[in-house]
Amino acid sequence: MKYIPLLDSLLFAGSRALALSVAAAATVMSTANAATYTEIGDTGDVPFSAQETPFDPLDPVLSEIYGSFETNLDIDMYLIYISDPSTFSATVTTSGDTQLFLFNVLGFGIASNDDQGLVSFGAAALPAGNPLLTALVPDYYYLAVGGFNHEPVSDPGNPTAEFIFGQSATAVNGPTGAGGGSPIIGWSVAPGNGAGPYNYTIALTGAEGATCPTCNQVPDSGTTLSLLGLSLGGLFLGTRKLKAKV
Ligand SMILES: [Ca+2]
Ligand SMILES: [Ca+2]
Ligand SMILES: [Ca+2]
Repeated sequence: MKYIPLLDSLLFAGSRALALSVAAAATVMSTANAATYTEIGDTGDVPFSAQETPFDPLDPVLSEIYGSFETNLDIDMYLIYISDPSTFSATVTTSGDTQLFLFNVLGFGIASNDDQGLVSFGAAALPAGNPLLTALVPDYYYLAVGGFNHEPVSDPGNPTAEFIFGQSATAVNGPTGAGGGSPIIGWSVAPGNGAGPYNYTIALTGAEGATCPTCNQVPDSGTTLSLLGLSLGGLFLGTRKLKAKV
């Protein structure tokens, strides 16, 4: 039978609801604060290799992710659970020219941002209330962070038509790029102004930690294709100055 990760996601959502019910029924005098997650080593850059942000039913709210760009080529992806799309937000609260990218559990692009608040070369944010976010349903999602100007692609073999997201620097972009109709399979790696190494913090609202062993089923072609991107870095560099950075 063909594997259907979204179906398994729904089944896990049921298990998750049960765990929450058990937790709620427990007479625990909880003083727990919202949970945070710190990158272990270096998380991957595609769904197959993204790190989970473990879910604790007694402390489900995930408020912050701490990570690091170990090199100027590093891109980091995390599995999260968006529990309340109406309040969901992701904001990089540290300095540096970061970008954020949100994907569904199948790897399809949902929303991206480069420079929040019209601050060119600034930190990225996906603000609460954006229609691209409020239209979501509670589910598992992948959140990726990278320095400008790495960009997720669905067809790295086509350097002029592979971007998943729109290329406005300050807007919240939907998957309006030429590659937006297909899931992420790699990155156009182009170290720019936001290149590492440096540490970052992503503040979250409306999100919970996520443990979903069957979510990471998008084929691991991304690793190889990222290496392809590295080898073609000069080519990509020459084609990707599309944003109105000033
Ligand atoms: Ca990293
Ligand atoms: Ca990484
Ligand atoms: Ca930025």
